[in-house]
Amino acid sequence: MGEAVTSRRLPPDFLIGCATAAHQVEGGIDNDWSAFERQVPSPIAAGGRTTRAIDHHSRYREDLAQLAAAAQNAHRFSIEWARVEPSPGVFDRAALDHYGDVVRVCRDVGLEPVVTLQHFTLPRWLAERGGIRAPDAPALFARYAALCADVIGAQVRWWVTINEPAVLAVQGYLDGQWPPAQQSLTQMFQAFGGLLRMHAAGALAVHRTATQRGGEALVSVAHHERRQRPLRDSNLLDRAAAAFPDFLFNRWFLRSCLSGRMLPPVGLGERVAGLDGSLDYLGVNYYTEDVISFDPALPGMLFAHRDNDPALPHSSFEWAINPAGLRRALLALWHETRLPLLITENGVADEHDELRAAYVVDHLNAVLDAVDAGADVRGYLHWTAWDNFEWAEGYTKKFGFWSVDRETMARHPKPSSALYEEICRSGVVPARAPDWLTASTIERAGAR
Ligand code: IFM
Repeated sequence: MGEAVTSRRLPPDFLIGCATAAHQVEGGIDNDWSAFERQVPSPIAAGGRTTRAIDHHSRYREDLAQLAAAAQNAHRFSIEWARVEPSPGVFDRAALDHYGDVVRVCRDVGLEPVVTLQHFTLPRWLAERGGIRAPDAPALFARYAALCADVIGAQVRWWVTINEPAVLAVQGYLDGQWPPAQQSLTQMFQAFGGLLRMHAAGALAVHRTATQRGGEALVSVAHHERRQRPLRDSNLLDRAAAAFPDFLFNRWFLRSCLSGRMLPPVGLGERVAGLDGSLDYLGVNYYTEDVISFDPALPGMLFAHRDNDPALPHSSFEWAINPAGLRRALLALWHETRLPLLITENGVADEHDELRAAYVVDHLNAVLDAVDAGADVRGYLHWTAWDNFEWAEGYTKKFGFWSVDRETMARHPKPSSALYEEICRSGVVPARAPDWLTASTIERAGAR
């Protein structure tokens, strides 16, 4: 990627804002994750819990007004299934009305809502009977999705059925870091299959119900694109070790959706009801790429040792900072799917707000490079607005434009938020972040 030398304009009608997820921000949710957080010893860094999270459930009006005041025009959030259906077949009207009001407030303040139906968490009752591997999970998900579309289908255009299916399958069933903390290749494949069926059933339900309510639903998954490339290109074993994880993580779900079939190795190519036509656009979450080396000591991981590219600067999550990877991802996904692309997440864990300004500018320039090369990119939603609960890392990783005092819950803008506001307001992306935001800090991180 050539470095941009002048400022560039975002495309007309470009959606620009931030993304969040219910469990990470709302507080007060009883689901499989909050049960996981209560285990002793805690599986979460520094014993983090979401009892209050960042109290977004009661502060959503002020929070959304703050995003609109910062010139953002779109906002992605998720509906918490466990709130809407606290026990099987029992639906909580007040919970549905709450999300109806979130959508209304988004519209009132000028934020285009992008609504996710499942962002990693499940109602406890479903987790207890097998979670995403339960045979009836797709039908149950469809019933819940239809109910949500019934309430907000007339006001919401952009829908995400499932956030990052591949991440959930790997973290919960192979790496065992997330509930249900399994380490089994067989279960991971079943989880992939279950999520594909849930997506298909959910997409069908949203399309049908939103249309009945007079809405025009555009449905996708939020696909996490994280290329798994060989550490040493010339090494045949590294290349072989990278090929399967790369296909499974980055392409299996998408190609199954595009073909309408449960592709091998999870299925045998059988048709899945509702899968055909289940993607109207593609939600893309991009953070980094991984490097893979062959490791004979890892048969359970199919001999693939995953690492962060040592040649690149790293975030405080140790993920490699690689804006060129975003351009590559968008172009590859555009050429493969020919679907409009919406960046549903992109961001950086950055303890002291040292990397974020340059990260945003460089990644937005990568988006514009992809647009110039022909990709149809409709928007960019930064992960995330406010520092929040980062799953197994608890509150130790900071992805927000605003920090949150978790005693008082006050939100404080970080320096990088001013730059994002300027980009949102003007629609212009500078060639590089201003020196006052980056000078010492980026050098320290070795990013330039
Ligand atoms: O916080 C997560 C989010 O829930 C899903 N995508 C990646 C983010 C950062 O790790």
